[in-house]
Amino acid sequence: MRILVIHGPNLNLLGEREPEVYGSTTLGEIDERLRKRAEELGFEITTFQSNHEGEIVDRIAEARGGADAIIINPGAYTHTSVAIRDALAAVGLPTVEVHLSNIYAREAFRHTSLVAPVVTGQISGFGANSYLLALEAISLSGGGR
Ligand code: CA2
Repeated sequence: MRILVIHGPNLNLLGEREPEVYGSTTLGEIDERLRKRAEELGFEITTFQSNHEGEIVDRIAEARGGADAIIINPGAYTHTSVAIRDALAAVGLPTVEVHLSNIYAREAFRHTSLVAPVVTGQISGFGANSYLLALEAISLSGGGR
């Protein structure tokens, strides 16, 4: 099972700013925890971060044939990007949408996810563990929907 993990805009700042909202774990630490758990599960994992919508769209398109499932935190693009939603719908891979914070407990503009209707499921509000829970969800469902 090959898993592609995509981190959206500003997530490279994790652990450095706003720890009260997003926690003190860095993106490097999250990727390391994912790598370790993926190894235990016998999964191959590739991680990717970009602040650019088009780069994220390109990476999703490249996943066709190169990955069996996607874990994505689209960051602020969650609430704005029809392009990322369309790319996920087009690639058609089992996908888990992840958020560190509970987007429904925050400002109203974060309550709408444009990608939620085209993903397999969403995990929101468990900090860095949201990513690990996404990996467990893929494992428990055998990679399928
Ligand atoms: O809770 C999440 O994971 C979000 O996807 C994070 C996004 C936010 O726009 C979404 O509404 C919810 C923001 C990511 C920015 O991350 C930062 C980390 C440290 C310092 C500043 C920003």
